Amino acid sequence: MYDDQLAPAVEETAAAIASMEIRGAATIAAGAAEALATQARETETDDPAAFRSSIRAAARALRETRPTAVSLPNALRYVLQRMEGRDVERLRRTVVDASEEFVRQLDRAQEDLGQVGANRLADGDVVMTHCHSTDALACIEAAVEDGKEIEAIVKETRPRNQGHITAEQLREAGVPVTLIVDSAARRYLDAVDHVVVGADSIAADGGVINKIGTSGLAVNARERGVPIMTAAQTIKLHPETLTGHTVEIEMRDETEVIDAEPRESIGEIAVENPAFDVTPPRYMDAIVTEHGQFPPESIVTLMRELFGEVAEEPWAEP
Ligand code: RI2
Repeated sequence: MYDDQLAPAVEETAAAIASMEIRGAATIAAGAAEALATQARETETDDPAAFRSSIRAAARALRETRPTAVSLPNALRYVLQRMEGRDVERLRRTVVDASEEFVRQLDRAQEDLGQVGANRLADGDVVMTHCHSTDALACIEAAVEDGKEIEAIVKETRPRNQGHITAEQLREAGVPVTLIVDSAARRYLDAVDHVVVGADSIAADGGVINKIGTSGLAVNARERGVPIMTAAQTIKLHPETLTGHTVEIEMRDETEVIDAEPRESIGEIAVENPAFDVTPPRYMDAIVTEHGQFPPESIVTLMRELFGEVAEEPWAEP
């Protein structure tokens, strides 16, 4: 493959992220890092500048797939910042090594935060979940592995019903599951001890950007006095929000909400499909990371420590 082309596997990964075949903030990050390693392996050139340019082009294609989950640019940043060397072989090695190290760290971080989240759950707890988050599931699964009896009320999470994936994985972990429609959540909160959700991005002010419906659930949980935690490894921290930027909320296709036929028979209407919403920090009890749990308002300290003040875009052409 020549230096100005994307490896077919990179194009496939980008398409799969856009269509949500590869989805979930952590899984997207791992997929993107692995795609950069593939690009590095398959770029055929002796020119270090051309090699760097090829890796940046792959990173740009991956970056453009979905706008909200910051784990994607954070993964690309991690790998690109470690690309170094005077010759192509050295450059290639550093990209592949950084990609592998990134994926290993993801797994480790999820395991560590799972234990922190599990410590917040008590034997006999009923948890409520929203969407499908591997970080949130890690907390529940670690609690079960610790010998705690946990039951789950799982919101189906329209429009893509990703709650079904959660229901299946919890069932496989031996957790009794009750599936409900999203609008039944408030009715069931009285029977819930803890709400556990994931995150696609965390803003510097502690705002939690997660699958649409999280903010309504959080407000209802607060009104009912039910604690709610966000399980989010630190690659979900959004460094650009340190300098006042807001997080772009992805608007997805209307066909996920309504089929063409009923839409036509209703007549002239607008349909909108925002994939995410923002839960203000005052409605979230804790953000659980691999570095421990934090009140949302204090997450900025960890963000500064890990990312500094400047969010670079190393995929841009110099
Ligand atoms: P993990 C998902 O977004 C959900 O909003 C979920 O809470 C979040 O990513 C985090 O997932 P989408 O990709 O990284 O399904 O915890 O739109 O697996």
